[in-house]
Amino acid sequence: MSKRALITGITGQDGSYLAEFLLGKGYEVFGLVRRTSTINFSRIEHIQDQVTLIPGDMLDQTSLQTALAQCQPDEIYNLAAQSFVQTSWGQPVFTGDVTALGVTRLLDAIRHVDPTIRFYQASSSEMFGKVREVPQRETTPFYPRSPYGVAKVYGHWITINYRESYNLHATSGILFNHESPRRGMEFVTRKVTHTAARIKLGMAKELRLGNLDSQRDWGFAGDYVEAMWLMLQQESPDDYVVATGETHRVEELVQVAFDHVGLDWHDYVVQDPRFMRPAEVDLLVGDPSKAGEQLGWEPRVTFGELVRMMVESDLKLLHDSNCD
Ligand code: NAP
Ligand code: G4F
Repeated sequence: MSKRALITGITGQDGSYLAEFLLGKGYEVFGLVRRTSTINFSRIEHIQDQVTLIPGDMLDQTSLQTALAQCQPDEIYNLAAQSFVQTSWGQPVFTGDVTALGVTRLLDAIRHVDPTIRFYQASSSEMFGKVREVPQRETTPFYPRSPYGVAKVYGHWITINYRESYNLHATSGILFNHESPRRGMEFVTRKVTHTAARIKLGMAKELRLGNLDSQRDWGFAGDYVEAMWLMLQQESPDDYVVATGETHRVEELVQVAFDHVGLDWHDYVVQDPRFMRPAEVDLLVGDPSKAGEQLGWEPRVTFGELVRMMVESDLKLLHDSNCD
């Protein structure tokens, strides 16, 4: 009998890659989707006939319990969140409700419907914030710098609390930034690659950015969903850092993207205070050695390959939409 997995956040970047990955492993895949006035399934439309979508919302306990009872999963991957850091200052209460309390709602639904379900929580390197140690590992203390980061710390600890209180197989994956051609346009990598492609095609004249000095450990989302799955295949639940171990400045990202289209970024990039944050996370770089040793996981796509892959994809997307 094939295993059954429920993915919350299946319409997001990671949800779409994870759904593909699990289908490839022979899973029966269910996805929780919230009601919106306009359907937003573009990232999963190519696999929509292979997955079962279940209505539900992380803000609504009843819908989560009904969803679990309906699909009876062996594994749940909780990827749903208000995931954009900048928005979390403008909507701090909403961010806490979805990204923090949503985790409790789901864990409690598991406890009542079937405590043998294995649970993955999408924790974040944003929890390290003003970093206490370089590189950051599973034991590094947290110092979140945004309402989003604070909400993720709550999600991480409630996962551990339910593991210890109710003996759930509940795991927290502390993932560093991971990107792809399916990344939302508001995140810096996609904003840069998409705008560089638009400038190259004569569709834009400038790229307005905030802080060019911050450093991130950027990997490829397609690599990172495999680590999520590996975590739930372990006999015991645990916490793992997933990262490349390399860090790059935003300016370097800009340079690689513009180099790839044969342009000098200095001619196009404008710094705009609107994109600066009330509190910044200056440097993130993870130590993925535990994931390497215990899960056998390692990243495949390098930083340069990732940025070029995203620029190429955006060039093609813009070209194809121009031809329509
Ligand atoms: P994403 O593209 O923003 O996707 C977020 C998903 O959550 C979407 O499917 C969204 O649905 C869903 N969602 C939001 N609010 C919901 C609600 N109230 N009820 C049900 N679903 C809701 O995020 P991502 O990059 O794939 O990241 C996946 C998870 O990993 C998130 O929890 C994120 O915080 C975490 N994470 C991401 C990274 C990274 O670098 N990507 C790193 C560490 C951790 P709609 O389509 O309806 O909006
Ligand atoms: O791409 P970002 O918005 O990602 P951020 O804030 O690191 O968060 C992402 O990664 C986290 C994991 O560490 C996830 F948990 C979270 O859900 C999300 O996926 O910003 C990256 C950096 C920041 O330092 C930001 O200040 O880029 C800087 N930046 C400079 N100009 C900009 C811009 N970021 C955005 N989004 N837009 C700009 O114009």
